Amino acid sequence: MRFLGFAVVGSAIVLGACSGGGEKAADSAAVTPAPDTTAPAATTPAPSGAAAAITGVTHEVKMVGDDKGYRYEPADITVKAGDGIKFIMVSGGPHNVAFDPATIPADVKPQLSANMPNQQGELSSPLYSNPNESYTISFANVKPGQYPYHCTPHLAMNMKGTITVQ
Ligand SMILES: [Cu+2]
Repeated sequence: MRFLGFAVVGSAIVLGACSGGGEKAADSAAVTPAPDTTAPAATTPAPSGAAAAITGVTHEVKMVGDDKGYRYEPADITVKAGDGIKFIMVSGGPHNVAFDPATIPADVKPQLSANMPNQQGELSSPLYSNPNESYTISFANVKPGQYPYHCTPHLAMNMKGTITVQ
């Protein structure tokens, strides 16, 4: 039962109307807050693409910190084109989800960035400390590859993993 994505059925229905392809997904923006509210524009380059909605499965990754250490469960995960990952705060926060910009290819960065709302730094999610808070990243239109990620507060404690997009 660990990472079956039942909790996301609601959002999958909302987003399911977007058929992908080359058209602009204007209608799917109904569930996505406008990204231009309080972004620190000085350090974050403007994403050149529009966010691409999840059209496939939303996987779940738990963010855990306890007496066994800090970790993502599962840390390494493989997703298909159009899938998303919902990172759920479980214990031991604050946690976040961050990609080292130096490890993300230049032709991947714009779409990945567009798919990460409310960034607190380049390719970094907000911090979460309360159980059941979550952060969902769509990998729709993100090119296939292996993308390492980490928790900024717990990087030194080896809280990291790898997302493989097929
Ligand atoms: Cu952490």
